[in-house]
Amino acid sequence: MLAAYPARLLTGIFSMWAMFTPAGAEDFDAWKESFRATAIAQGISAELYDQEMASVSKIPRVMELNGAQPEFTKAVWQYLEIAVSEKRVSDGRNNMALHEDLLAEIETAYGVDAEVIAAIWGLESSYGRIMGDYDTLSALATLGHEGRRITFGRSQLIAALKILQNDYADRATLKGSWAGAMGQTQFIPTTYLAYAVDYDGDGHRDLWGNHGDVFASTANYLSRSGYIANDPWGFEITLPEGFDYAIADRGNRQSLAFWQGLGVIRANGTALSDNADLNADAAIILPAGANGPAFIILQNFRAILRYNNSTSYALGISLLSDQLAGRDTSLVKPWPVQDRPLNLEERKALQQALSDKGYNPGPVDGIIGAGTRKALRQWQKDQGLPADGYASALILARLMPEPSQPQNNE
Ligand SMILES: [Ca+2]
Repeated sequence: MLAAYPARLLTGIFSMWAMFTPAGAEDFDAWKESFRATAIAQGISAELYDQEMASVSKIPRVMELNGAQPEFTKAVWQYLEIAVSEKRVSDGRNNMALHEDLLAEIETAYGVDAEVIAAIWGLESSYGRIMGDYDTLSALATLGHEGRRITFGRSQLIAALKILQNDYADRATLKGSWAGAMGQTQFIPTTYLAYAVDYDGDGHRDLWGNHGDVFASTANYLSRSGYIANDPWGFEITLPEGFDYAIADRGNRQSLAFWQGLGVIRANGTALSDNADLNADAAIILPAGANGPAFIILQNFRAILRYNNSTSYALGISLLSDQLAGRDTSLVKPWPVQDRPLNLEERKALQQALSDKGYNPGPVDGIIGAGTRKALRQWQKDQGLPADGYASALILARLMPEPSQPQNNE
């Protein structure tokens, strides 16, 4: 709450409370009481609100995590080492064998390949081993009370109360991550309400303990996000000499025929049109810039992005699912491991340098978003460099050369 209003206004109001109240507990209770009307207006019964919210308390660890800014960004290859580790692949194969019949049944029912359901299961909760142990209502109320996720926390809290009101799950079961992701599928409450499935028909959407509900919910989410059965997520490609890296962007969707016309081929040397529909809607991504491997991404990659809107995540799911299905995932072009990603201060320095040079990267906040990438691409283009918009240590060094050494006049 504090962040949303001018500090000046609040100092007067809260300074007296602060003198008497430890850690804002009364403030939180007052907020719970004031949020009651909002919840009721959105369809939560007063009785349920009072009953469930009485035991909701603020979680200090959630406040801490909510306030933290990521210091380091993992390079995509570091992320993939964890996402597609040998253990996750072998655990995945074992779990797929264990649930073979159920996965086959759900694959047919929803038109989503079993290995992709399993890969999501493996990355979200390590096949149900790690689901998070925070009381979801308390975690969401903590986020909804103050900090930078107020809107998210409040809307998800209402959705979580609806889950209880509909008796899809009970209060003791409703546990998950500090940010409200629940169960083996790590659905946030609004996703749960929209996509979770009671596959075994017992009246509960049990994403914590029932494998049918878990797999069907994931499959349902992917299916409704446009997943096409038996279609590849994409593949590694080789770009032609003189390729304009500025058009390699998740948002620049063209037909496969368009990319083929530019001279793009598969990394194994065959044509894009091999076993593929030339009308397919395709984009090119360079997860580690022009020095790393390039990929064509298709509809199924976009469906996975709906689950979690991160290129690294979708690539992790895609490569893990290939491994689980026994397909080769070795890359022709290696990751540029010598070019490390930037830490928070360096990301800000890169934004400041772009801004100083008259490019417009948006606010200097250390978050490399679309605005920063666009400004970086423009600068790269003006310098005659590949315009990949990839913020790394090497590009920062070019953008901010060390001050030149004083001339040594002997
Ligand atoms: Ca069920």
